[in-house]
Amino acid sequence: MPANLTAEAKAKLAKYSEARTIEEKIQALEEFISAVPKHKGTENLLLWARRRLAELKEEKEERRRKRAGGGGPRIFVERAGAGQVVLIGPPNSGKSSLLARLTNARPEIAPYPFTTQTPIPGMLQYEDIQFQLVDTPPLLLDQPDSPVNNRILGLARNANALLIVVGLDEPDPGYTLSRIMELLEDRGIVVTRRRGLVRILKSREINGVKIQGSGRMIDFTEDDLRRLLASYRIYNAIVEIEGDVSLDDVEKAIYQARMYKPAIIVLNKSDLPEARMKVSKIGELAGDDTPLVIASAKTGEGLNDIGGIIFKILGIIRVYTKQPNKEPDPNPLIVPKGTTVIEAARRIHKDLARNFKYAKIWGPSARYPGQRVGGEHILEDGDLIEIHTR
Ligand SMILES: Nc1nc2c(ncn2[C@@H]2O[C@H](COP(=O)(O)OP(=O)(O)O)[C@@H](O)[C@H]2O)c(=O)[nH]1
Ligand SMILES: [Mg+2]
Repeated sequence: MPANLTAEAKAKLAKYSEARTIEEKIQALEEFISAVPKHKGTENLLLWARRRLAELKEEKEERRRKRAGGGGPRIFVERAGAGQVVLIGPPNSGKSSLLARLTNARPEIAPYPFTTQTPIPGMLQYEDIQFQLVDTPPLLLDQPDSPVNNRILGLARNANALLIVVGLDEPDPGYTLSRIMELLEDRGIVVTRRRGLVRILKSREINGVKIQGSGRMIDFTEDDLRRLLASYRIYNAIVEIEGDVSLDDVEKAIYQARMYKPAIIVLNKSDLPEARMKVSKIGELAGDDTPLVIASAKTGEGLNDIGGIIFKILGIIRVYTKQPNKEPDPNPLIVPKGTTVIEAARRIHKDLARNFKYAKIWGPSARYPGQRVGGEHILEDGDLIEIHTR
């Protein structure tokens, strides 16, 4: 059902998206909320606006606290290592126990909820690199809009990946997992590419509404789409769709930026009786791109697999570098899959890319050791490159 916004509400929404400072955004959003007519068609929009407002106020408060010189819980954790992975999950699922088993950090662990109050980072060693795991306070599934949740979701948005932890001691861990996924989706974090992802690129240079991407429109036609966009006064745009997309997904995408965040599901406490039985029902909840690990922070089951899985879902590779006539640098460059030689050179130094002549290459992507390649050669995990310049 389209929101059919009034011209005034539409103008306020535009003001919000153009606002620069937090204060401006808060003010614009407050004005927007009071300008939106309340009916079935605007429910989603208002829900989003109120949540966004709460998040912004939280952020403002956080900044104020920081300026006042520490004190109070911090939201952001500076990234370290080859990727930041935030652990999220309900109370007592074993997040802190997992952090303690997997990393050098020593968080407090207790059989009662709310032991963990602030995000705690620790480093997980995977082969020759490290990932940063961040333990968080528990997600409150019964209070979706609580300040704690806002803080956790802020951390999640900022992370490279999520580790969703559910305890197999719960009566119905599958249900808990689906509620976590729902909470994330409601707040614009999508963990599986299979689900609908919509991007709307507005531009005056585009004539009309064009649909792109490999997605499937499950409950609407192109005409429905045009009508919906027109109700928001969007007449010229590219709509990119991925996965199974509903008209509701499109409407949400108009005001809420949605992001894909790779995730791993960890079903913890596999050592408990009946844990196995519960697992069998959960498998299908995880998409093809959301790996599921059956683990126990107590016995260590599954824990050795986690580093490798994080490496895989982050979509990164390790590229080793050496200077001519020198030994390789033992610390690899961490770059996205698909990175070319010239892109890797640019990461090391602008001049290396500017003066690039050719590279010599050893490892998985080399046809023979020391193969001479050009800048467009695509690197693979474990490659060693030696860059030659003019
Ligand atoms: N049996 C069993 N208990 C666990 C496991 N992991 C954590 N626990 C217990 O569950 C409780 C909550 O653990 P904690 O790590 O504090 O959970 P958090 O609230 O998610 O951080 C503690 O009593 C832990 O000892 C596990 O794999 N098996
Ligand atoms: Mg904890």
